[in-house]
Amino acid sequence: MNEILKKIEEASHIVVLAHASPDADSLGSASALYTQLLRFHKKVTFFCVTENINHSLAFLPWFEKIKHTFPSSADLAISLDCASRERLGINVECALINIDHHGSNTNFGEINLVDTLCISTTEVLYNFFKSNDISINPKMATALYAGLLCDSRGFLNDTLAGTAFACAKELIECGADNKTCNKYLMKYLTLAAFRLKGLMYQNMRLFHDGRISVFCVSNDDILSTGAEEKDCEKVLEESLYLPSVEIALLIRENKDLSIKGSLRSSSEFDVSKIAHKFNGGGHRNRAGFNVDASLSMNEMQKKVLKLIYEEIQIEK
Ligand SMILES: [Mn+2]
Repeated sequence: MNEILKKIEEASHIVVLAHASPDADSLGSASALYTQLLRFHKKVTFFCVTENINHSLAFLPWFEKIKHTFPSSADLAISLDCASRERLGINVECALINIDHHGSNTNFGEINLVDTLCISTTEVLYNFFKSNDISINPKMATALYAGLLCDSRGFLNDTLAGTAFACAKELIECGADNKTCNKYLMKYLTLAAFRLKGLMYQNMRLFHDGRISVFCVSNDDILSTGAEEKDCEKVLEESLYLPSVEIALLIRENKDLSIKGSLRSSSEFDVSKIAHKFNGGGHRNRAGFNVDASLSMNEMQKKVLKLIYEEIQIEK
């Protein structure tokens, strides 16, 4: 018998554990495993330390069952999508099984099922179910599909392998509700976010033959629409779908009126080079920085654009 299944059989109270500030992969894999443990007739608790979980994830099966206090009677915890012990958000003292897909996983569990070739932890779990002849019911399929969709960024990830598509196909055949997953994970916006989106596109400016989109969002814009700061970033990323746009820049006022800059690139242009000039950081296609309020948003925009132009000249 598989060593994980053996541990599960021996345990009397199992906790499935999603990481703090969970995404659809962590909660989805925990949800699918929770279903299976119920089918095994086990006593099981669905745990996540974060109390205000993003409501767009409420469609996941058993969301209403999530507890924020770790049960003292638990004798086995199974963490999903956590790369390190710190990621658990609490100090787990009972036996621990670690199921994950992060390359940075520290193998902190008593048993570690870590497959870094999988795009999501739900793909790891799906393979585990399959290789142990565990049938996948529609509830499990939806939860597993949610993690796959989330971590592959809607099947658009650069490193996506054919196995992820094969997994998606089989999950849909098992009854995954892909329409609901797509609605809440890919398309979900609050009314406030839609209002902010309208405002941002209204004020968007294009530079350098339309290759650079620029947004300036004041603290008043955030307050008047009721949107959240993170809602701005979705619009920023979406602007890269304008045919001419390769680089997107957002200059946003924080509550304390300091300025946050966010940069995205869909070309070879490395936006982290720009962010580094303001002591920020990030990746080639995604970077950001913070500066104090000594410059207005307009001045800041000019300054960043000048650096981008210079960098484009160098790259030529
Ligand atoms: Mn993940």
